[in-house]
Amino acid sequence: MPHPSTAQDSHAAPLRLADASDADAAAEEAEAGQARFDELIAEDSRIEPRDWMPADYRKSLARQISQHAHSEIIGMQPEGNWITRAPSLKRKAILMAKVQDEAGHGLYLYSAAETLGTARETFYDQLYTGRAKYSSIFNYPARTWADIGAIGWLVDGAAITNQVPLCRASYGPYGRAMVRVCKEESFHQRQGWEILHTLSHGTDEQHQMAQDAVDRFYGPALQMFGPPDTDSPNSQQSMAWNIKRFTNDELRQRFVDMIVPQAEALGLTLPDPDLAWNEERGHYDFGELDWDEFFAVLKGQGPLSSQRLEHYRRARDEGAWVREAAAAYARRQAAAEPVGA
Ligand code: BYC
Repeated sequence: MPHPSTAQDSHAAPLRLADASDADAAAEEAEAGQARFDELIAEDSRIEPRDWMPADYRKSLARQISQHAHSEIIGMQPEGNWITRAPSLKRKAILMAKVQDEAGHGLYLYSAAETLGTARETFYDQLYTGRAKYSSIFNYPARTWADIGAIGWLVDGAAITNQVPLCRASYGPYGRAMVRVCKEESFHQRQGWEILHTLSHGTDEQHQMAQDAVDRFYGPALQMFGPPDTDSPNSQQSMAWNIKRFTNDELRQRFVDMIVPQAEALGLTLPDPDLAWNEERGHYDFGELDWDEFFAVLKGQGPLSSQRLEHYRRARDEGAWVREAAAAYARRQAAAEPVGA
């Protein structure tokens, strides 16, 4: 009988050789993959789910796309709150359609995110357990009907400004989802504008309601673009990977330039005494935003942060039986289906 250590060695040696050659093959594959990836990014082409991609690219995309999906889902809450109190049947029907669109956007985005190899249930759990971020803006209340107008005009307006460049994001499923989302967002912005225009040109009280809503949503809407560039750890790499096409500050500036004349047309003012046209820059200057408040909201200290999460959890728990029933029905249908039919 051979000595145990000899027996072990005689088996271990070929195994180590196999390990080494597997490792070499994997390294070669990664090198070729990286070269092809770099080439696709350099020529501004698309990366598709089956393509090789760096682990950090995959991770950062899953982070951004899932946060975006969560924002759409949580974003239904401030507006959903007004469906039963919309001032007319027509307004109610429009608002319902908009809220349904947001649910659809969430689903396109979870679908895009799961092509990166993480099950959507994992993303759902991250939101459910409060570990996931979603857009800061949805932690603010929608207090009056005019807020629904301000959300449409300012929040969806900011969303479009941010998302149109994302239609060219290097990751195929994300860019394609964005094209559809942006088309729907344009209708959303339009309905918000129309609500504010009606109120602004109504009674003094209605005008004041519209102005109050704009006063409350202006700052938080500008913060949707993210922290200032000097405080944005992800921007540089995301731009090098052609995920983001513009920095947070560039998009914020573009948005301010767009809404100043729109506010004038609405007959409303923007709550910033430093807002002024800068001839030299060819842009509007605007005042510093309250970044302490922004970072507090990101830590879960927004006015409605805990209510938003609680509501999501309750809806998810109460909807569990519907998901189970739908899954059981799908299983039964699949089992009953004749093969090849
Ligand atoms: N709120 O390095 P940065 C909608 C986080 S839905 C919360 O600049 P990045 C709608 C950021 O995630 C609109 N968190 O990050 C729906 C990062 O944290 P982590 C949602 C924010 O990714 C329903 C950290 O701060 N839109 O329109 O380069 C009804 C540092 O930031 C925020 C999208 O999601 C924020 N505002 O840039 C109506 C668009 N800003 O992940 C309307 C897609 C930053 O390192 N996302 N953070 O822990 C993006 O374009 C980018 O992710 C951002 C941030 C511009 C938002």
